Amino acid sequence: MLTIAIQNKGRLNEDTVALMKDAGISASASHRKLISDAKGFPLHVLYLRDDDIPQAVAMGVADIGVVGLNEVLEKEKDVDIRMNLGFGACRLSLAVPKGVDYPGLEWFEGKRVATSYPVILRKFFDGKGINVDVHEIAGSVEVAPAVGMADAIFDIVSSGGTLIQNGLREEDIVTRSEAVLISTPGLSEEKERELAKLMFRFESILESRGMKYVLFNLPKEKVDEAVAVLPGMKSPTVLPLADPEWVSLHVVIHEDILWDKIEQLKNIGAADILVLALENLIK
Ligand code: PRT
Ligand code: ZN
Repeated sequence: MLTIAIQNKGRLNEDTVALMKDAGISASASHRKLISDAKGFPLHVLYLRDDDIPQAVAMGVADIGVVGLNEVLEKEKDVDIRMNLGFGACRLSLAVPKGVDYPGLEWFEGKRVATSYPVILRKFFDGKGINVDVHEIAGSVEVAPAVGMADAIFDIVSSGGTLIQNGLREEDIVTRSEAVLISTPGLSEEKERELAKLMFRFESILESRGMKYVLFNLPKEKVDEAVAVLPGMKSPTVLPLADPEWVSLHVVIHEDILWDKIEQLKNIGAADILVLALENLIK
């Protein structure tokens, strides 16, 4: 049976538990537990701080784990990245006090930069041949320049609100991150088989997120025109109706382009358009 390590509380906990739930796996969200058994899939769930997940997976204490790519890059543990999970998106950026005249990365030469991600930061500046004084601090990195502890910071940014509140300006994105599924290198064949089943469920969920199931009626002679405006996918399902001049079409459309496509379909002559939530798309 596989053991999965997930964050015990914090930003990734809820989305991880929700992804598992959508995949038919119910795990307790409680961070008071250290380990529990999931229902709906043979899985032990280990609740850890995100910082400890790469090591737990590298050691085989957990076979797989869900953690931010930023932690995987920072901890440099021997784990395999198996898939991106589409949540927890953020960037790791360099930010400077807003009054600073910033000509480019060379500004950082000889500067002191506060961060909780010293490994990623050092690698970045080593690669650029720029000398910086990396100052590691555990939390509240964004206050370091204001209190005179650093000239600039390197930290996680998502909306950018925290930087603005602290009088900082984002200058360079060093890397982007999102939650990833990692595994212990060299899992047994049996565990790999189990993991393939789990990843198949996750992939189906991720593919169906944001998708809508759209049904509409159309004069039969307009089918080719409708197919031409629909997004690049296999031909839509075309079903006959009682009226031989009309057909019913069923397609899956991403919500980002849904209203665009609906307008185009209406112009062609589509009627009785029904948009339904799509729970799962299994290929
Ligand atoms: O207790 P534990 O160690 O498990 O948790 P933690 O405090 O280390 O991590 P947590 O729960 O804050 O974040 C877990 C993971 O979420 C991170 O490792 C990232 O992969 C991801 N993530 C996504 C973020 C953010 N977005 C984010 N915005 N992690 C942190 N932040 C911080 C950021 O540092 C800033 O200070 O949130 C603040 C607000 O950001 P803005 O830009 O939206 O204002
Ligand atoms: Zn952490």
